[in-house]
Formats: sequence, structure tokens, C-alpha cells
Amino acid sequence: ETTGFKASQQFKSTNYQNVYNDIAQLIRDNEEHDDYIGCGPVLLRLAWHASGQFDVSQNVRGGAYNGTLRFDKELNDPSNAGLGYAYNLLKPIYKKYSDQLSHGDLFTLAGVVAVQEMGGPKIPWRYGRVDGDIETMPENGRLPDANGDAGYVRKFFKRLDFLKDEETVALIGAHCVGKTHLKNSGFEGPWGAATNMFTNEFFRNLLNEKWNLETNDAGNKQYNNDKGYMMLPSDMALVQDGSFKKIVQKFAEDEQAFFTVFSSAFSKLIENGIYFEKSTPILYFKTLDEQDL
Ligand code: CCH
Repeated sequence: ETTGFKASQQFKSTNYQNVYNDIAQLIRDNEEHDDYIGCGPVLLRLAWHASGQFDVSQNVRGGAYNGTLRFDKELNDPSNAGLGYAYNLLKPIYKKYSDQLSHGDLFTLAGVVAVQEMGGPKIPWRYGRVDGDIETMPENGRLPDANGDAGYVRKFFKRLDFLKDEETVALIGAHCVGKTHLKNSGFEGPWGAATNMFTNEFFRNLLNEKWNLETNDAGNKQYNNDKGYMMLPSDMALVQDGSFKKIVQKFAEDEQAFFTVFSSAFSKLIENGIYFEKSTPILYFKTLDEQDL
């Protein structure tokens, strides 16, 4: 594959494990964020939104390469409500490494750190994204609609070049962490109990909880249970479609299967539209715990 933006070797001597560690320390230092959920989930959402505007039919536009989420115009996309906070958290780290790091690399690495520090799978990562100017910013409005049904979700992830249902289901399994916020998205509540641990709880809850379709205070329909958990309509789509549901059942029974597919799909998501030379190493990072830090 030689289409897309070419990864740059400019910052090949940066010690990316050090950058990883600084982001991981940031997560530790901000454990009180969002009633003690911490900032791991919002950093993961930032990495996803920095990448999720990709359109395979236009190939080189909309992925994380140009790091355009740093522009107010993109941060002000209604879909990005709440991510200005996460970007501000990362600014001191960008400042520290500004002559050795691009924004696209910082945003995507933050997602890798968040998943790993919350107990999720290792995610392979490569450097080489290059800051683009404002002209490289895709138009707003390309992130998914939470009211979508199974057909919508499948088609949306096809635009991101995910052709296998398994990858789509695994990626949405990131909703095991964090919560929705009425003021950001017009939805409210967490998807489960362990909001800062990366697990397969999302899939177990989809199958095992009793869900009621209710109208929330913003006038949007969401699924609630009696424990205070919620599901978006686009989450519930994963058990309303036969092919999706089989995968939900597999991931609910086998967390390792979820982790394996999530790791490769997330890695692909954050590299969409980028062409890496063979010499670019695939990096795996140690967690702070693994380094006894
Ligand atoms: Fe998501 N997500 N997401 N999501 N998301 C929201 C929050 C998080 C959709 C809608 C929403 C992915 C896919 C989808 C996270 C990771 C991923 C919210 C609430 C909505 C709405 C925002 C708020 O109110 O603060 C839809 C629709 C889709 C696809 O159909 C994918 C893929 C990922 C990552 C791989 C994470 C994490 C959050 C929690 C953020 C937080 O602040 O707690």
C-alpha cells in the first residue's frame, strides 16, 4: 500500500516510551476528573475523533495524519464537545516535546496509553504523522450519529475502511470506559460499573441487562437499566442485527478475543490514510506498572 500520506522519519530519534510515560502520568495525576472516572476515557475518545473523520473513498483526507484536531474549528464540531478539555491536558506534553513530536502522533499515542493504562490490550503504534495547516482539515460533521441503526453503523465503519463486522463491534466495545454527558452529546450515563477499566463489560451488559427505551432530559431516546447504566441507539444496534449479535456474544464470553480484534482494529484506525516505509518500526509500549513506575 503506497497511497496516502507518507509517514515522516523526521522525529525518529524521539524516545516515544518517554512520551508514553508522561501521558500515563497525566492520567494518574487527574484521577479525580469526571467524578473519579479519570481522564483515560476522554483521551481515548480524543484519539478516536482525531482519526474518525477518515473517508476511504478520498483516501488521504480526514485521518489523524495532519493533527487537525488542534484547530478550534475542528474542536468546535458539535461531535467534539468535551474534547477541548482533553486537548488542554495534552498541551504541556506537546510543549515539552514540540521539536520532536507531531500533534497527530501525540493524539493517537494518547489513545494507546489510555487503553493500556486502563488494563486493555497492547496496541502497536508507529510514528510519522505530520502537522498540516488549516486547509488539510476535513469538513466538520463526519463523526457518527448515535441515533443510527445497524445499517447505519455498518455503512459508517465501511467509510473508515472496516469491512469486517468483527472490527466494527470490537471498536465500539471501547464504550466499556467513560460515560456520556448530557451537556456534550445530549445523552447521559455510563455504559457499566467499571468506567475506568478496559474490559468486555460493555458486551456482557448489552446481553444481560434489561434495557428500557426512554426519553432523556435533552429529549433524546436512550436505553436505560435499573442500575443507572445506559446504551446509545447505535450501541443497541449491535444486538439488533444477527451478524453483529453473534460477535457480541463471542466477545462477552471471551475477553481475549475482544482484546485481539480491538488491538488490530484500533491500530488500523489511527493509521488510516498513512503510508509507512518498511523501515518504520512497530512500537509496543510498557505500562507504568510494568516499569515499576
Ligand atoms: Fe464513542 N461516544 N461512539 N466511541 N466514546 C461517546 C463517548 C465515548 C459514538 C458515540 C459516542 C466509538 C464509537 C462511537 C468512546 C470511544 C469510542 C459519546 C458521549 C457518544 C455520543 C460523549 C459525551 O457525551 O461526552 C458512536 C455513535 C460511535 C459509533 O457508532 C469508538 C470507535 C471509540 C473508540 C475506539 C469513549 C472512550 C467515550 C467516553 C468518553 C468520556 O468522556 O467518558
